[in-house]
Amino acid sequence: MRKILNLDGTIKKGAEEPDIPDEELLKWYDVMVQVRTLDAKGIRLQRQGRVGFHIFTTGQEAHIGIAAALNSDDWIFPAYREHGAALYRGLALEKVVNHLFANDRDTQKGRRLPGLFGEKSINFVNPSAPIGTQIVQATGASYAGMEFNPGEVTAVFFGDGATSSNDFHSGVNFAGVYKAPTIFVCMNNQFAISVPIEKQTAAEKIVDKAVGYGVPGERVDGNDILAMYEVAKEAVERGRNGEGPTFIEAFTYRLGPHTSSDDPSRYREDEDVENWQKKDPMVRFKNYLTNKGILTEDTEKALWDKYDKLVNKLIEEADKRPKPKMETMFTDVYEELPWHLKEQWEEVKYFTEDD
Ligand SMILES: Cc1ncc(C[n+]2csc(CCOP(=O)(O)OP(=O)(O)O)c2C)c(N)n1
Repeated sequence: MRKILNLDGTIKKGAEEPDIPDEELLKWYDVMVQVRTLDAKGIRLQRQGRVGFHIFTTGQEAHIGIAAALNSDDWIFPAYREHGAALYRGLALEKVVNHLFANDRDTQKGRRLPGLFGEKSINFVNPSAPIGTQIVQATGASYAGMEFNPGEVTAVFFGDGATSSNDFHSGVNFAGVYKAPTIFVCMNNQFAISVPIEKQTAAEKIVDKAVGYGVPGERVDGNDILAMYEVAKEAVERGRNGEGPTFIEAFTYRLGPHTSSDDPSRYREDEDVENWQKKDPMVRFKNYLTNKGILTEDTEKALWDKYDKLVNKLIEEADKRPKPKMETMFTDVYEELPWHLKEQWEEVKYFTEDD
């Protein structure tokens, strides 16, 4: 398993420290703080009944290293724990918060589960709730890119559970045969809701599946942002050089529940969680930045305070905004509304408009 950072933030013996500017490293940490702040507040909002649902990223923030290895116009097909990749690309927190509240400024117009969002301006594609579907979509997009935008690569994120889907097989197989520049990133957090990895697959390691498709595979410590970046950089290079896809298994752990509807204490041991907390990707990276002298207790505290205040402010504003207009259910899907939707719209108006 590829690894660069020890838990105390020192460089592993024999590993090479990547040459990344301090400013860029601090940006990664900044985005990690944003993601974790959103998680902490998102679940409280859900418990207060102010938002309907929350999906957690906590523990999987090192995926930001994958986004950092891409060009800003390469395509990203996320699953639903990769908000960090979007924030890294400059998505405003305000958009994420408006989406959580499904208010009139939600770019998804309240139609998606909170947490399942895309953003066209940053080539961050809307995920679909059915597990694995983004894998074939990403493969198709990267295959099209070979024709229309040579040199472009596409990264797709999915969980260990998704590797049991038909779409996984179709997508990875196609990319292997046609040498599509797709970077398959399996965030193996070892659970698909309550199903542990040993009940998901008889394969010893998820990365072993790559061999069957003739695709180069790499297993990486998914809690080590430097290693994630390095492995992705190599995959990007392969893709841009016409050498086809790469399969990355990022071995990690979901520190929080699956979603706000889940109680993980029913299917995993506290001891396991405690052990993984010691491998927290943020703590490890913080130690690295501190050892390098580019992050101090004070600057770190200031970062948390900044996002605490900013997200609180955005929440207060988002909560006051109206819901999307009912008519948005009918407008902007079809250029010309079919007759049955016209009828339904009339019906909605009849029941919702004042006399
Ligand atoms: C086709 C399909 N089956 C079942 C579900 C319900 N479901 C939602 S998330 C999930 C687990 C997915 O696990 P994994 O791919 O490992 O991703 P993780 O949630 O662990 O990040 C399941 C079964 C679904 N959304 N789609």
